Amino acid sequence: MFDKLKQKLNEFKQTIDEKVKAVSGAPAPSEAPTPETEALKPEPSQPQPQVSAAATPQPSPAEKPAEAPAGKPTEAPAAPKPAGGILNKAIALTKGEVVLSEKDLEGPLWELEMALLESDVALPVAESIIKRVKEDLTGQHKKFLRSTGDLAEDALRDSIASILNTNALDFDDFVRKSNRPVVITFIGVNGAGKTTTIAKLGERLKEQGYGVVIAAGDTFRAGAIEQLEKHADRLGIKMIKHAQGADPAAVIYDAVQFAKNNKKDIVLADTAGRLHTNINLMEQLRKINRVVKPDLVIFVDEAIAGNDAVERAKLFNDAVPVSGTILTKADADAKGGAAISIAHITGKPILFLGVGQEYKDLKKFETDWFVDRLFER
Ligand SMILES: Nc1nc2c(ncn2[C@@H]2O[C@H](COP(=O)(O)OP(=O)(O)OP(=O)(O)O)[C@@H](O)[C@H]2O)c(=O)[nH]1
Ligand SMILES: [Mg+2]
Repeated sequence: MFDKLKQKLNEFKQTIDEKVKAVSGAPAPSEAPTPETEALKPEPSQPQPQVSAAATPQPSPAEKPAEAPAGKPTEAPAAPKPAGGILNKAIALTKGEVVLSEKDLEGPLWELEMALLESDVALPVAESIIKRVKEDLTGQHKKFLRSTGDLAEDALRDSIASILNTNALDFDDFVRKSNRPVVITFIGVNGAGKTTTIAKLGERLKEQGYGVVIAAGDTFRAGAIEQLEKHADRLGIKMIKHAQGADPAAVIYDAVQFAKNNKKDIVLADTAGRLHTNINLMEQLRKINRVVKPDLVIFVDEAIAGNDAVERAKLFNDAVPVSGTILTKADADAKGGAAISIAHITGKPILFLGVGQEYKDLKKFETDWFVDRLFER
């Protein structure tokens, strides 16, 4: 799963490791000789540094602890300012550290941006990841003791995790704490996996002991009501339906009333697949929102749809603000970028991944798990 993005991120780690070797003129960290032997080696194209060849140079002014006033305990020195220029590089090298400048990172970051774009990460999202990684890696004294590739990994992990953790929402917590009934609508394009996902979630919630009602809100597609009914029967879950062609808002409203009258906990409402560009059908979603005021609106799309899914997420979210996304078909060859991009574009979390066609094939999305998958060896 997510192999493409995983491969690209690991390539970036290696590139950064090689860059560090090039900048420092040192062999790989594991085989590095004592820093002193390599220290102060000027880069060929650069002017000679204004330092003596002493093995233990004085700290630069930026690194000198401020003089403590008498009577006051000495405070820890301020964190070193981002260093630039050959002098700082040279000093850092004597301490077994290396300083990467923006220029050093230009090439690797360009390659990373291309790699992210190829892995279905949308352009503004790739740019925001690059910006953060650059801030994390430039001008810092990085210890040779630790592989620089690992430092690059940390920077990437932080940047991806911060996007995925935006407005984090724990679905189970939300359901536990909300007023009854909790009304959840599922929206998305045709064939994305809405109906299947409702069945999977229905089973999950039923197993957790909740009373679940399903609303057959896809009154448009021939066979849609019967498809959902089969799932409901198999799972032993009550389904509320009207005839094909009926107003979906009325069906879902009836399901909510049924839940209220019968002390059910949760209403899962199906809707017809629709193109995000179809103004009338998007207006119908707004009507459903006005009539039933759902607690959660979940956008469902395919993890394999990549940038198309990102564009759709944006337009669905513009029409009816979504609370979170479920990405289906992650068991197929999903590149992984769509999850990051959709979270960024909607500003809302990924809640679950569909990982197969069985009821059990629903995985709660956890940022740490996802990021670990991207970097596992
Ligand atoms: N491999 C895989 N297939 C899935 C997954 N989720 C759904 N599917 C399949 O995708 C197809 C479409 O799923 P539906 O649930 O009918 O999709 P939908 O969004 O309700 O479609 P419409 O009602 O036509 O808009 C079905 O064949 C499902 O079995 C998943 O996580 N993995
Ligand atoms: Mg459906």
